[in-house]
Amino acid sequence: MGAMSVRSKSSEPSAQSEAPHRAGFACFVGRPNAGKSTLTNALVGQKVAITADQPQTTRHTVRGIVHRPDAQLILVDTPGLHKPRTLLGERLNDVVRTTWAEVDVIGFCLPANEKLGPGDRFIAKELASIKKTPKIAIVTKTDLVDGKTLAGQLIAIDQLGKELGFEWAEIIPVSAVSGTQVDLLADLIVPLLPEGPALYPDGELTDEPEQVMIAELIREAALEGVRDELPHSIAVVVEEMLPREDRPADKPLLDIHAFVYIERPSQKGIIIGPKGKRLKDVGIKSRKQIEALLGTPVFLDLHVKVAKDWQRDPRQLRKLGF
Ligand SMILES: Nc1nc2c(ncn2[C@@H]2O[C@H](COP(=O)(O)OP(=O)(O)OP(=O)(O)O)[C@@H](O)[C@H]2O)c(=O)[nH]1
Ligand SMILES: [Mg+2]
Repeated sequence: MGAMSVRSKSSEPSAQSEAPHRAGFACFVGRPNAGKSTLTNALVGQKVAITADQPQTTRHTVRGIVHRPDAQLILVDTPGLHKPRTLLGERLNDVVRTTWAEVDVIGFCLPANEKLGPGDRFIAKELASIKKTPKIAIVTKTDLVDGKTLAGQLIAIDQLGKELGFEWAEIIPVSAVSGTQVDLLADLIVPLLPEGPALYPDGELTDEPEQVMIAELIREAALEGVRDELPHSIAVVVEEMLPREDRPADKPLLDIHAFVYIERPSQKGIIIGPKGKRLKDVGIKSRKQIEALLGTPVFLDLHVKVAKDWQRDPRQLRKLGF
């Protein structure tokens, strides 16, 4: 499969501004569940990264591309940084730290509705050691708090920078859900990017391979409503994508075969649900999104498989793409 085919509907002509064109990378980091992926999608204007209300949803870096007349901003959404409890957790943290070295701007996401905690301090401390890269503190989910709480959070974040001996390039409150200040965030990041021509073709919104994007949409549907350890145990792999033979040209159908992996046989019942209802719902929900993504009707065949303790097993991790 080639790179993602998601394209923006129109691309504006270049403005006749004097400012030089800029292009570069900004990554979003933060604790799990801080709102990094939701913010990435809001800036790109389309879903390129899946989101869920459980922590540790994102498991690889996802690039979302923002096209503007004056700049191309490539956002790198990263997995939430956390205290690792499994080999998978360690791998995810490594991915995040590697990304820091490769970007022009770091956006540290802190939810407005949660007090700064040890997890945030830990990340901030690590960021402090990256001297050369400008760091923006982004207060996310501002729609969930009142003005007073938000003001307190802004002061606490400013203070945190001072304690650690650096200044934030900016501190900006945003809400990806209401759209508040999302464009302003892009306006603040762009001047921090290097001058240069666009790095991605006009209109390309992500470089996620289609097969990965499809697996992620299935995982997102599978994550809904499951709790405790189960969200972490789910992995999805698209095994095969084939156009159905003998279909008239104007009525194509794409057969997609995918495996939903879990870690223990005891988890199977929950994923499949009574009389297979849950798995069926996951199929229906994700199929709609896949069809919207590909613009073609899809037959989605989902199978549940046990990959014993895959989060801790180097061989299994490799098989699942980590
Ligand atoms: N009310 C509100 N909820 C938000 C906002 N942004 C994100 N959320 C919710 O917060 C939850 C986590 O969002 P994600 O974007 O998946 O968080 P993340 O930081 O990418 O999480 P990981 O990938 O696990 O590190 C989801 O339920 C989102 O709907 C926001 O601006 N307002
Ligand atoms: Mg995420």
